[in-house]
Amino acid sequence: AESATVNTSIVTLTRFLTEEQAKFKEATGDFTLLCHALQFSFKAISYYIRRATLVNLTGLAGTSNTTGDDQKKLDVIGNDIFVEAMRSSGKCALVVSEEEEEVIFFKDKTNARYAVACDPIDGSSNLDAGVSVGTIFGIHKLAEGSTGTKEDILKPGSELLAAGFTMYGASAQLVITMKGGTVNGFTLDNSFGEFILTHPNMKIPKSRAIYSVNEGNSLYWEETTKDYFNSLKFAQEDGKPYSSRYIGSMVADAYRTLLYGGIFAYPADKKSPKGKLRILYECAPMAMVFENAGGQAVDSKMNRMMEVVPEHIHDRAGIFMGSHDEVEKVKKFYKQ
Ligand code: AHM
Ligand code: MG
Repeated sequence: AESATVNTSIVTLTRFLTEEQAKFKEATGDFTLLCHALQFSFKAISYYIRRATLVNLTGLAGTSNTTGDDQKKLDVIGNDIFVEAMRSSGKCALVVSEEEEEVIFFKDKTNARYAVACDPIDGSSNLDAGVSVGTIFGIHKLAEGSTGTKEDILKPGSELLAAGFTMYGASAQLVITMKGGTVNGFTLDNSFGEFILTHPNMKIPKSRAIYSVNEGNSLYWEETTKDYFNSLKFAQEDGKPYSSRYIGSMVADAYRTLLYGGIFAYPADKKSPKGKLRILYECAPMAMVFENAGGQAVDSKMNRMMEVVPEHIHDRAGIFMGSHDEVEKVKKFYKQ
């Protein structure tokens, strides 16, 4: 009978969070409410990205953000949607966004216990070409007794309560993980308007001969970086060289790396001595996802990315992340 093929026990994000709440002492009802506001922002951003070309949302907004990037119209909209969702959740005390120079405090939300860092639309330089972009987020809990200060967010990834990212591709994907937990992947079902658990307990393959890096920067790379990537182009133990895959959108390169394995890197170099990607809302959340999926993430000095403490909210780091054995190889190479 046809009904036999219909899954009548679908695990939505809401159901998943309710079930997790029973397992994690951190996952209070407040955390679940915060996640509801998050998922609304993902749905809304995904919707506007898909409509962009039709409703004249492509192109530049005519402004630039703190890090000097030209802002796209959608960067501004994505940021406003995200910040508003966090404010209205009532559970968020402060937000750090790639698109905002300063921390945004919601001082009237006196019951708020969380601090959220986000890159509302990562990879936005690819937007007008219809390449996948996404939202990266990290959630910290306020220190005991704190009503929300900068120090509540200037923390290493190891203190993150939850983190993850979305990728607005052929479908909208959401990858989320909690402290000490597994990594779970959801797909937005547009007809239900719900994120459905489609990739439970994601584990990154232990190794894979794929590297993902902007090789156009090799002119600026340190010798070790050049030597490492060069070494991948020669016959490996199986007689074959590595494959190269670089989309230029961290969420998309990270999602592929998570599923297929390999190494993704944005090393520090002579042009960007501190690296390009930002610790709070790019490197640390991704590091948490990769570690919880069985992979690794390190900075350009081969320190565990999760232990890197940012001094300022927009601080950057070099990053190498991916399969356990691939990152092990990088570490060995750099320590020689
Ligand atoms: P953005 O946050 O301004 O979009 O910049 C971050 C993006 C990442 O998604 C991607 O990994 C990287 O920048 C690509 O940089 P490049 O164009 O230098 O290779
Ligand atoms: Mg970004």
